[in-house]
Amino acid sequence: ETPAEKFQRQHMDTEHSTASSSNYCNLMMKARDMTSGRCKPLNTFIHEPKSVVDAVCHQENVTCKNGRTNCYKSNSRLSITNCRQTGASKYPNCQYETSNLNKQIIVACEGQYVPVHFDAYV
Ligand code: DGP
Ligand code: DGP
Repeated sequence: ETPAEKFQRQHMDTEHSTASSSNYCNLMMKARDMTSGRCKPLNTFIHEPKSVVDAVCHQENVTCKNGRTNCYKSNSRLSITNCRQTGASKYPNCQYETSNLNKQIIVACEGQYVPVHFDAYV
């Protein structure tokens, strides 16, 4: 799995325009293999076409949380779902709170200049 493929697996859900139910994150975090070995504590899915998300790599250049300079902020707000592990969640029964948001996203881009890391939303 390349970094770009990993980003697609962990962060892209073009099939749905928004999270359909409060169970969305419980199902999707498992389906996208982020609950094997440990529960990934925080993860965001983006409900937009791949072309729209790839294009963010050519939008506003911002500094990443880790200090690198290869992050980019989307010009417009996008439909996203934030998944946050609940206090009661205990591996292997990973439990998440599902929140639908419309926010500008910040991603890190590399290689053919495609997203490889989800940094934040604002
Ligand atoms: P807070 O909501 O204050 O706990 O901050 C969480 C931060 O984590 C916020 O800036 C968004 C960011 N974040 C959201 N989704 C992801 C993700 O999938 N991966 C990473 N690395 N950070 C994320
Ligand atoms: P996530 O941060 O949730 O998108 O996870 C993707 C991986 O990217 C994770 O292993 C952390 C790593 N990562 C964090 N910051 C950067 C960065 O600036 N560039 C790259 N290529 N990877 C990063």
